[in-house]
Amino acid sequence: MHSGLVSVVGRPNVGKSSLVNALVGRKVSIVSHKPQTTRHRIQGVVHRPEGQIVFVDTPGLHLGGKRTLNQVMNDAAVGALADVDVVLFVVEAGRWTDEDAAVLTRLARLQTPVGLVVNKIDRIADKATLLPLLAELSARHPFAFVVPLSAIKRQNLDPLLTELMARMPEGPPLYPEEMVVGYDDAFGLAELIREKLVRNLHQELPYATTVGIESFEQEGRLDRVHAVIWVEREGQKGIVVGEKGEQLRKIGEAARREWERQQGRKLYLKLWCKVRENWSDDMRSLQQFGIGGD
Ligand SMILES: Nc1nc2c(ncn2[C@@H]2O[C@H](COP(=O)(O)OP(=O)(O)OP(=O)(O)O)[C@@H](O)[C@H]2O)c(=O)[nH]1
Ligand SMILES: [Mg+2]
Repeated sequence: MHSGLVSVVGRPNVGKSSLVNALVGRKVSIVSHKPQTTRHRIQGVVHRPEGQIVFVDTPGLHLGGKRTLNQVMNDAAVGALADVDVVLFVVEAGRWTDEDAAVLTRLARLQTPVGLVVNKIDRIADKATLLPLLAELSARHPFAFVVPLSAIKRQNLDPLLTELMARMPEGPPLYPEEMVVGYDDAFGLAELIREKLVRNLHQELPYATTVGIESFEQEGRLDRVHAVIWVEREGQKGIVVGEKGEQLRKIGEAARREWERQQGRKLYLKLWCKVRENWSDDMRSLQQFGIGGD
């Protein structure tokens, strides 16, 4: 048996979470078209007859953003670089930014092998441009391997798994076979609610929101949950709740539907919106919400 840990890093929005979901074959980590969606290190496990790979999805490493939340997210990503067997550096095909360069500068110092994933190749209309593009990226660093793929279209995932499996050390599985995600139900549901929130709210508001689970009770096949969407100011509450509570209902409904499909259980979800002044710039609040400090 072979088994090991693979960190998935890169700037926001390149498709790290989409990649982990595609590799594991289920939603492990929430996804949205807005940058800075992932806020935690999130583990998803691929089980194969020849071995086990534990993927660690991370928050997008970003420049700028002065709030404590930004710092805590970047720290969580950097923290995932230590004690892993391979680091996967994910970039977007055809788009290289200062943030990508900053991530690579960090990775260049590591002793750990770094493999490059060039994601979103489905967006490259003229496939003839792909080869020079890969050559250009390969020249930036002596990567252990380079794999172009599409997480969304599930193109070229197997070659990546082959590269990774070849680098997993010998050893017993790290997790039991039935374990696919490295977190509990309460965390999974809070994240799912946050995904619906991020997808339904516009512009900057998602950055001012987080989700906490107040209580989570299981009665047979029914989950009874009280959850709170936290915002930073009274004015934001109105937007999250919406006219006659319409928006909040929509978010709760979308989360419930997906949870029930994913878990094969019923969900009774009570969803509230509350204000915690300036929570994203306050370490104590962040820790109370389970963000950072791990
Ligand atoms: N066309 C295309 N879009 C993709 C692909 N993979 C991801 N995306 C899209 O890219 C956006 C960001 O995806 P995420 O997986 O949330 O990106 P991330 O790197 O985890 O982002 P952060 O968590 O914010 O750091 C979403 O709109 C995805 O649907 C792909 O292979 N092709
Ligand atoms: Mg993500």
